[in-house]
Amino acid sequence: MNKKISIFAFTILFTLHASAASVIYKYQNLAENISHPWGIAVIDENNILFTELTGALRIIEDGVLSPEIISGVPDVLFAGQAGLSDIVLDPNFATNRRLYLSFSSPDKYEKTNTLEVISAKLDSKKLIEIKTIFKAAPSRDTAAHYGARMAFLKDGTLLITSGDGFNYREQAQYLDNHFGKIIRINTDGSIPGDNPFINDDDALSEIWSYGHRNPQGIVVIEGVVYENEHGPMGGDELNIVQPSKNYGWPAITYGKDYSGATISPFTKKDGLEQPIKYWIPSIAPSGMAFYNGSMFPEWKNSLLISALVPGDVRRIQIEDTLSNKEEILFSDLGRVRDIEVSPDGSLILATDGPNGKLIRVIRRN
Ligand SMILES: [Ca+2]
Repeated sequence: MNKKISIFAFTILFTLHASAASVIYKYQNLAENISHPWGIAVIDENNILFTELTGALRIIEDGVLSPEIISGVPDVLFAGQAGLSDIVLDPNFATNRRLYLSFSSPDKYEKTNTLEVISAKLDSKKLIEIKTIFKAAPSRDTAAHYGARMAFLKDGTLLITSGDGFNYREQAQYLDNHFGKIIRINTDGSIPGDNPFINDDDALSEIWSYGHRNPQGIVVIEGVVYENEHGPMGGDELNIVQPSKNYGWPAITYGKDYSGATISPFTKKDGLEQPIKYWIPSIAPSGMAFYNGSMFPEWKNSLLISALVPGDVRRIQIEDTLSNKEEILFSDLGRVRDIEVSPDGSLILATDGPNGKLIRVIRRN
């Protein structure tokens, strides 16, 4: 028995020693005391735009946080999970300076709100030529489950994740509304002629896929769309999303309701897509990036999923997405709200909350 204990102790010591020696990264704070950072867009190594859920669009300029807030952002509802959400740059941002913002938009004179996306041009420290290009319908009276992440397909069309609004989960299975959908539009707000439901009179033409809950990570890798979404209690998912397909919520789920009640007795059903991976207990996946940079060759060809509970980043090699293999990184930072990759191969992380940080992860040596 003593021998067993000493072998056990040796194993722990060896493991700790090995992991300390093998840490290949270190952190640099880019910004501190920022208010609920939510979405990050990297212009280049030293210039980074980010949103604060409270409503501000801010910029790190030449590596330093500008005290000046970028003007022109529309009024947003800041409540619960509502606020100024994601930001993505136009694929031709270097020449046209256009960007896209998603946010929770309050309805005038009503107690309702909805997910809205605008296009705008960044002119020094202000947004100009602002145009609404998507507004989810119908509105909601909750301040939860917006989705609100965006990514570009190769053809220049924009994917927008739209959450189930928490109280409207059954609507995710119906095509006459935008709850629990992934949306595909052109950047001028028009609808691509090859959208899957464009000839279906009973479906909204912006819909690209459905049966989602609260999708908050989306990334396109060589034409393949990876999406992660919050499950209820357990059952967070990683999906490969294809047009017209139904991802099952709430007809099938690996999670339970927060009360412990059963949402659906089914985890699988014919005609409904399975996640390629799911998490029990939940990790609350918040953002996702694809890593193929040169700074960390050992992480090449990986999905990096930021997570809120308990708070870390899950690295999943693309070839391991169908297995349970994942590496847990940065678990000393608390809730991680978003992740992006810089052109130099460093990572940019946003930590969640009223005293959030923007952190750059670089190689240690
Ligand atoms: Ca699902």
